[in-house]
Amino acid sequence: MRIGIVCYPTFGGSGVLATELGKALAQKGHQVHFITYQQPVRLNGFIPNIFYHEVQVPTYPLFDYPPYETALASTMVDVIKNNNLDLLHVHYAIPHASAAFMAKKILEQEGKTIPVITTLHGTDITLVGRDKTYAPVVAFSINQSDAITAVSENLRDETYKTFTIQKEIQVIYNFVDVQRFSRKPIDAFKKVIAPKGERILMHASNFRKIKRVQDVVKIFYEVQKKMPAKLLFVGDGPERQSAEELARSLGVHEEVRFVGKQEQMEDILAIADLFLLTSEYESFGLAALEAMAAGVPVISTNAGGLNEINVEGETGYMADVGDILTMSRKALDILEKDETLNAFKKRAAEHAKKFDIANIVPIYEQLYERFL
Ligand code: GMT
Repeated sequence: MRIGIVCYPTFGGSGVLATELGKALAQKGHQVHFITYQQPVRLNGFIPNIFYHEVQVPTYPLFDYPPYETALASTMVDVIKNNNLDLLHVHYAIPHASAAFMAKKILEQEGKTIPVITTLHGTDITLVGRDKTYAPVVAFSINQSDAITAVSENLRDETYKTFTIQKEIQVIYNFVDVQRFSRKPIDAFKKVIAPKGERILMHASNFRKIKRVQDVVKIFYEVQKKMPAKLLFVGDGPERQSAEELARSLGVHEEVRFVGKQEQMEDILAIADLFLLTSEYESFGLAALEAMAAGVPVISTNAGGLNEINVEGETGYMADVGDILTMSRKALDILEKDETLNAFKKRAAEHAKKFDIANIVPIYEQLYERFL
């Protein structure tokens, strides 16, 4: 098949998922065309079946806001025509679904039918999408898609609650390449982070408000009172500074390390003992799944679709949003004894296999085949 993929190229979960999907499809022999405004972060190295088309947005003094959606739709038309694509798969509804609708209509006039599949990822529905300045266009363009998928049952239900959707929304979970994430820890790296063999707690995200990264610091503060521990923050974003300030004011900044945006998550996760995800909402929580695949148990909130991946008492524990005491108590329960920690690690890695790339990518392929 010749497949067009549209996504955000940045470190967000939807872009990561879309890029990993494209890479997996290319490995299976499909021709994959990425259409984005920048090289997607996980699209590194040369892969013969992958093509990359950059969306250029020309500026003009009149434009206070350069019309990205128009440029995107035009690029879609161009790429679909010149490469005779079979279908277009857009990730994150805003503005990808409406640009795809526009491209589809333009091509229809020229006698070319292009099926559009829209995958909803989370905040495109639950936060930004429901904002009334976007909602009518989001609802319309989702309904105009030939197929709609959501990354969890929670997100599917939220979408039906938020908009009047006339079509079936198929749930296709996030996935992870379990083999890639089953790495042995690099001892030298572990020694740099935890020279005295301290437990390593980790959080990875885009540090947006919704992630509540201050709660991560607060949980760590409680944990390190009881046992030697280090906290590793991966990623960057608007709330990073306030997390750093909180660590400083609680006097734990020496134990907290910010390593910024990282591509080799598998190497970093390999040294972690516990992953913290304190989000106010998470449609699925791809970062938690990657942690589990690396054999790292998860302490998370029970918001959104997190209970669809984190199994209480098996792969980790969950608590209400903001319930620092429960989350820190549960973190200590896992971390205190080697025996308990190892059992949690084993079960987390085992559970991640349910979401292995080999199980989920064929579901997308079956969906595509319906339109050929
Ligand atoms: O919040 C993020 O990390 C970015 C966001 C995105 O769309 O780029 O992630 C969402 O999509 C991921 C992949 O499907 C999900 O695993 C995340 O749970 C979801 N984030 C939220 O719902 C807040």
